[in-house]
Amino acid sequence: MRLSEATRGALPAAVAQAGYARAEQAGGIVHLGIGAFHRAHQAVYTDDAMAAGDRNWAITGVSLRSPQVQEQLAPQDGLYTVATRDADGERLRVIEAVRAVLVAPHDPAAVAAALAAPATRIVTLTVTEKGYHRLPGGGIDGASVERAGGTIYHYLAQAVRDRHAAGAGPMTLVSCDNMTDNGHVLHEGVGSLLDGAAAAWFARDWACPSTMVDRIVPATAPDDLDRIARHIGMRDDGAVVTEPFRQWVIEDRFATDRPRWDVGGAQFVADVRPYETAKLRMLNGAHSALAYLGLGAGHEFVHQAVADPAVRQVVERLMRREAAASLDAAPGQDLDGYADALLARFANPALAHRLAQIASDGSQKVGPRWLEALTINRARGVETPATLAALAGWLRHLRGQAGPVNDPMGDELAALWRDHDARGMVAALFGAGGRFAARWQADDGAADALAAMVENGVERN
Ligand code: CS2
Repeated sequence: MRLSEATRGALPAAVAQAGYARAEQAGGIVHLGIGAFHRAHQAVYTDDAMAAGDRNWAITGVSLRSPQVQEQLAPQDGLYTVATRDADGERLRVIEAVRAVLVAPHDPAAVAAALAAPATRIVTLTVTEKGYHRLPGGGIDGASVERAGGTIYHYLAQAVRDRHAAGAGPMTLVSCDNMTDNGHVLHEGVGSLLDGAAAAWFARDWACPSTMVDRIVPATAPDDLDRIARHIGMRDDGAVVTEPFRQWVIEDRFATDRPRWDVGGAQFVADVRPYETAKLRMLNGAHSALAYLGLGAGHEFVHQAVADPAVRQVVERLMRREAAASLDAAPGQDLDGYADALLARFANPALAHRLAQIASDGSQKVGPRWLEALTINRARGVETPATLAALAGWLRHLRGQAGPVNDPMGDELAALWRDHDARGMVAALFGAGGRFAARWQADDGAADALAAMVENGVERN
């Protein structure tokens, strides 16, 4: 038996389900990139809103590449379980907010129609950092957008043109990816493909608020699906596993009405930057450090790496003394308390969060997670040995010292490693004119320290 509208009545009482009149809800949201993170985050907030009586925000999910999620959810009428796990056990809830999944390369016309539909007011996105086609130093890589075709920008620019031609209303485009000023990046990318009256309308009437999203959602493993099937008494191929914690801070700048996401705890604020930068540099910055240093030390999962005293020391210093020193905290924002809470979340033994998952796409991640903080801290006169140690861990990883490299710039970075020793590699990336120099340029002291750690192993600070 498999989870679906027809079978959900047989779910055990311990599985929470809101049970609102699902069939009566019109679609209001299109989500681009319906991976595990969306299903455990924005879809849950939307489900909370509709369970509380908000109406007509059902989600049409879009996969930009693979048919996998459609294969998981279509036979289940969009229903799936969110399993929330920590040391106290596992809680299960069925989410009802997703009503259809489209696979963009198979049915681009259906995606265009969903985006053009007058009832659609909001597009949310989780396409990972690389889905935004940014240059390593910042700014949109127009050549890469053109080469790739079928990017978020192509679909959204088409939506602007279609809605403009049809006189449908503007939309709010909500990026939920881990980038500084993610709304601004999205706005720039969509705008880059528009011209004429549609471009002017987009600039004037549409909104791209920035957001900070947070929930740790490891890729679902086959074991998870088997365990959940035992607990719910039926198969659920779309289930996702996550931690109890969730947070969503959204810039309150909408072109349209919006769901009552605050029912589920989302915050609408005037300025997300203090939350966004704290989360990127402390949580994600620590995560990437755990990934490269942890893999280098032979660990497989986040909870193992954070329990290794040598790794933990570097990561704690990176969070508490370096990332925190680079931030301009909002009034009442307690960065030390934030670091405590993050360490406790990383230690969650019930989440098998693979370091290799976090280690992927480093070229897209190190800028907002480490390099921006390095630049600010140099100006502030703050020493940054832990962030440099993390960066050395990444360079060692790129040299193939900690498992396979999975990165859109992987070939280019591997070629650089073939041509250079450690000092040369540091110069190629972070020297004057280097690939990442627009984000952070290493002075001689930093370049020496970095090259030495790459060669001799990361010193334990
Ligand atoms: C992680 C994030 O994979 C990664 O790079 O750092 O996915 C992290 O788990 C989330 O941002 C937590 O909110």
